[in-house]
Amino acid sequence: MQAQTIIVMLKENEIFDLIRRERERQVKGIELIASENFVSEQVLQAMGSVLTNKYAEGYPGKRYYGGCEVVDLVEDVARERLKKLYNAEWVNVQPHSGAQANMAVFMACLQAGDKFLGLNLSHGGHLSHGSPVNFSGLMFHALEYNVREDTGRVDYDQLEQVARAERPKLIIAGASAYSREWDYARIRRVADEIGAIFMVDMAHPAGLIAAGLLENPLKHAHIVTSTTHKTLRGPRGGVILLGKDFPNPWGKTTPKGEVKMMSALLDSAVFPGTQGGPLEHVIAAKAVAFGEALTAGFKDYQHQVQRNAAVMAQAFMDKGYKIISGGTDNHSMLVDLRTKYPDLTGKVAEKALVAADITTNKNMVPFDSRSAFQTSGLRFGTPAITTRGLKEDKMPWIVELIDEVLQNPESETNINKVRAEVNREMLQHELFAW
Ligand code: DSN
Repeated sequence: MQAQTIIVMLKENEIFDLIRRERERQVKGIELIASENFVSEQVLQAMGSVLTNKYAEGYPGKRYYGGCEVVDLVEDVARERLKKLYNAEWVNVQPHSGAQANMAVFMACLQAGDKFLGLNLSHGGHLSHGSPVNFSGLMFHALEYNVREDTGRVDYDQLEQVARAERPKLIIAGASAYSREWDYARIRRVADEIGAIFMVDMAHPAGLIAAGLLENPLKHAHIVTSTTHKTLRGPRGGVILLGKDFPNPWGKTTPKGEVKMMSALLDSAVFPGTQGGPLEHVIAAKAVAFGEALTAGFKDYQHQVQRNAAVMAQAFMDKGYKIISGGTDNHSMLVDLRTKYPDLTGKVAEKALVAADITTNKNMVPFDSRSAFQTSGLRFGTPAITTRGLKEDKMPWIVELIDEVLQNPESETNINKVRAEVNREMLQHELFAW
């Protein structure tokens, strides 16, 4: 059997060569994309296991296929560890991604055309929170709130105003490019006032929340969704959680007139509502990552992520860059390039940095004068470089290198010089150094 596996591996050169190339790219560069991270060997092993061979539509104990005894246990372990991590009452670990988790919540809580309220995408929100090109904006009536231009923080007054005027059925907190803590209690108050469901998408700060460094949204939200691969440092995937204060049963009735518990509605919305067979190999890897997240070492890691981000944001500001909201509470920051380099677009900046093996992404800043394809901003995050073992003493060095590139983004000589320095340092670090 083993010999057969080796023969198959030897035949497949093209893809394994590409995987080797990608590994090399990851090892030699500085990874600053705020939503990326490097997983442990055991998370990788679980993902690359024979569990990928198994069909398991349904849930543990209630499957549509035979032979699910083992994957039932795997999924149970994942669920129990996730509940423990966030003090949740109920969880679903099957969503293939954060967007799928969000889709299941829409399906469980809303009818097509219903109103909901989320953070404007160009102010840091997420595609699946109401973008007109996403299912959320196409099938439902999306309303939005912004951040304030003066503070760069969520405009809670505006959120309340829109909520009271429009009475959406669902209010979403959470973002892709927002570096501040949320006032979940305030949003819950207005949700209660208008009878809306309050959902938090904690995908970005999930790891910091698990470590107790940011507030646990389960204390305030009816429903919480997340990805598992950002600060949480697990495999690519999604999850849904319900907290202890959730009023069950929720008052939605089935066509047969039964009142269903929200947990049952969400389970059905994931499968069979929006997904087929779960990815049990990924669920196993999620379980491994949740186990890692329950350790003291994970807390230390998250402390370091947060410290690195604070030092990096300060280093940018010391060099004359504008950080939206003037700093960060979490792992990320949004740089408005216009203050220092008014003519430099995020698009050009991203390309020059990537050429120097510093990976980041262009991002719109709130009230941006440029389009989403050009942008005036760059988003940076510290989860991945922290997993590589970089501490706060390296953050000013990284900012210095970024500035060297951005001062002269067309100069190949300059970019080559920076790239050599990046490679020299990063080749000394493991991908997963914790
Ligand atoms: N919006 C992506 C990000 O934050 O990079 C995740 O969906």
